[in-house]
Amino acid sequence: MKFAALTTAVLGLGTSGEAAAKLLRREGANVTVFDSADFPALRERAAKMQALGIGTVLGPKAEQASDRFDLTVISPGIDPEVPLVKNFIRQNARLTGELELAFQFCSKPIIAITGTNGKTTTTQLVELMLKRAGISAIACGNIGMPFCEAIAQQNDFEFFAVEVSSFQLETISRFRPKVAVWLNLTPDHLDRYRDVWEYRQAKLRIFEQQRADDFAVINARDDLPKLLADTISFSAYPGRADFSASGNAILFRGEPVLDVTQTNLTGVHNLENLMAALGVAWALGIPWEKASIGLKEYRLLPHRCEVVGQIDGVTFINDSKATNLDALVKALESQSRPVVLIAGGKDKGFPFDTVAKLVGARAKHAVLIGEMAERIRRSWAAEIDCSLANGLDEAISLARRNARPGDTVLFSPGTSSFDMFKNYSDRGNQFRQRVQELAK
Ligand code: UMA
Repeated sequence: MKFAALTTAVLGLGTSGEAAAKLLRREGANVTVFDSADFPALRERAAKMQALGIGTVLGPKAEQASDRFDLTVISPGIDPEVPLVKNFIRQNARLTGELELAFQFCSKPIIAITGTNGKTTTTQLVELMLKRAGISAIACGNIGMPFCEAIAQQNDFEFFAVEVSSFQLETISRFRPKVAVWLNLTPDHLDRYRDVWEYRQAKLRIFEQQRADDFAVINARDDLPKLLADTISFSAYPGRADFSASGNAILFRGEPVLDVTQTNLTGVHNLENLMAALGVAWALGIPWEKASIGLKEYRLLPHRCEVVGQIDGVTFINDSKATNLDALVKALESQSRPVVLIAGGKDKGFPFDTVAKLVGARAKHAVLIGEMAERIRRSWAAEIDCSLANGLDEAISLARRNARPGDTVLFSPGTSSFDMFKNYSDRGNQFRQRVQELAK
């Protein structure tokens, strides 16, 4: 597609909207970015875009735009049901996602990684594994650096390792990864999707354009439709899979390929993330010894079961990245000491009842915060003692009151942070900072 003569609209002036607008502008398109919000920091960002020759429309006016555009690019976090988008759809705009736009410029093979949990860890594992095996790669996508931004550097890399979310996959048309990785699927984002089926359908689109000479690396426990790509499976649980676990070893079709004790990762979920990365190595023909160099070196990012301090013999763990229940379950299951759990946050449309029994069995007390606190208390009351906290300081103080030396305070919210914090990393940073101040 030639962009030079096109009149284009970009919806959303977040990181992906900014990257998409810059890419289109570089290609010579006329670009206008529309954002329903209007606050000082956004105006500053808009001014920088204007300096590049990109038009911007902020606030309520953005939702009343009446111009016609040849191409409308939507940011992943914008729900197609909001007024901004509906107004464009009314004018027959066909929506292209930021991921799809980047793909139209992409000349290097893509390893795309999706799943409810473990996406970022696996994307980074793959990036480091490739680099240490002597193959240049860049991690981008939902991980933080928009794919449209990474495209500008494609001449420096042999592969893109792209973390893809269901939101990004909703608006693809030709996006075709050489290797597609499906980590897992558990309920999430039910504030955007009607049900888990709809969420799954969006995620399944990762395989939509793959052909027989592509590869799919899939979790054997998820019942996926028949795929066209050459498929290999993994599972850390008993059952048939190409990659399986035996003690501390990861096996490929029965042969040991990695000793997990030589990595910095623990927990069943990370075992599966390692298997998925090894699946990518298999697809690309990288020998196991070469693949394991990066996998052994890799260290987890903050906010993923990160030990942030000790106070009076109690260990504090920041697992703020747990923005859904499956992540909370995995964090609880990987604890070996008595746990006081701090959970709660924004209402994302799923009930906490499903984990009540496990929480009762694995934790001795739960401190609940945020918009969902009272609802969670009602869901869990029969299984565990709960207390409600007004803010993070009170949550930490209530958790300390209920913990004994040798216990762990696990901050694993099980839902997103936007009711009280900017995002999960802001939430985790605030937790870490408060614990470290108290530990002085
Ligand atoms: N906006 C409107 N009108 C609306 C709603 C929003 O104009 O009705 C505007 C907002 O005012 C804001 C912009 O849209 O200025 C935000 O767009 P966005 O939500 O797509 O945010 P970006 O900053 O572009 O970040 C997105 C991803 N965000 C989401 O999917 C929610 C980032 O993933 C991703 O890192 C980034 O693109 C680069 O690719 C974050 C995320 O939370 C980490 N992802 C979800 C997850 O991992 O669970 C899917």
